[in-house]
Amino acid sequence: MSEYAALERELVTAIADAPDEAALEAVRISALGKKGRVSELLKGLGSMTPQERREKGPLINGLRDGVQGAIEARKEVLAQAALEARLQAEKLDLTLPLRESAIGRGRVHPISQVVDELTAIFADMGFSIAEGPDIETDWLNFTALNFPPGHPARDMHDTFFFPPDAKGERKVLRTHTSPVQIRTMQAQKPPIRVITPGRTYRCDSDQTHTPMFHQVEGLVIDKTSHLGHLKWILEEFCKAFFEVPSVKMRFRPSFFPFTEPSAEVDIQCSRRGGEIRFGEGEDWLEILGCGMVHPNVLRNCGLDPDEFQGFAWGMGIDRIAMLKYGMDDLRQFFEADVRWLTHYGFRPLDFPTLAGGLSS
Ligand code: 2NM
Repeated sequence: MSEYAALERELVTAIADAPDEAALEAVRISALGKKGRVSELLKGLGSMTPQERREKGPLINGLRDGVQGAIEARKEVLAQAALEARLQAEKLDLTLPLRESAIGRGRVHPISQVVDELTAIFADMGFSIAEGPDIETDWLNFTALNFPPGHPARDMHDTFFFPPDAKGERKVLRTHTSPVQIRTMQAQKPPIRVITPGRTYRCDSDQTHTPMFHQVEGLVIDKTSHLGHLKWILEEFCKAFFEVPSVKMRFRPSFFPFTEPSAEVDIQCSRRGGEIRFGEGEDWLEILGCGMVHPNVLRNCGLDPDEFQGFAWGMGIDRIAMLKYGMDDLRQFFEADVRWLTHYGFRPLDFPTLAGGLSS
């Protein structure tokens, strides 16, 4: 075997054995680099006799071509192997579930959801939404609403009173959202159509009562507004809220200081299998109180009862939320348990609208 053939065999073997691109590059430099063994042979051609050059030139050039070709081929194989390894290492399982973003994981509390639903329903009927402070004066919470001085609701046991101020006035945590209705009647002339969702407070705590709870009240004042209008509004509300095509409602005479006459309203339901359904069945469930606004209340707000009349109603938001969404313990509403909220909460971008469906 010629000297050149032996060198080619040695180099080609080293090339084939190079485990990665760095090792291959080291072999290339040792053979074809500036001081490489093949390069030195090529340089030697210059000092040969023409006769010698004719003889050895093709052999040395052939050696160079052979080594170069082997390097190229090996390079290709190593690049392919490196790509394979990378593809294996970076493999993605596209069937894995998406990890939700923080905004996607968040949930809207059922009470907020129900407030949004109420708002959509009453806004569609032409009502405005009004809000007021949680801390009210005794006058706005009681006196203006025709509560007589010794009324049991003014008792220390039902109401959270603040200590008297310098003028001897005791502020209260509002026991209903009616003070917002008083503020509305004082601030704007009829016709008035307003609902007032918000937090309310009573000194009461058991399975069905929490010291803070939520109420929504409605108020309509005009010149000829009457109980027929009220009945229609409440029926339309119940159909829309419980998402049923028809409801039966029952008005039972009752008493509130701020309305005359007053009524409590029951809604028809069935309770088969422990599940409540509305718009069917033979059972009745109380859901709200209502009545014609008392002339004294109108007068307290600067409205002439001989010119204006109207009606109001009030209901518990927590209670209708439980009825609609099948929760059995009121206290869970306020425990801030993220597992409960994940189960009963609503997706933030599924905002309730009448056109889009309230709870779908
Ligand atoms: C109820 C029941 C009946 C009511 C009355 C008023 C006001 F301010 F107009 F007099 N607001 N809300 C009312 C009437 C509330 O809750 C069970």
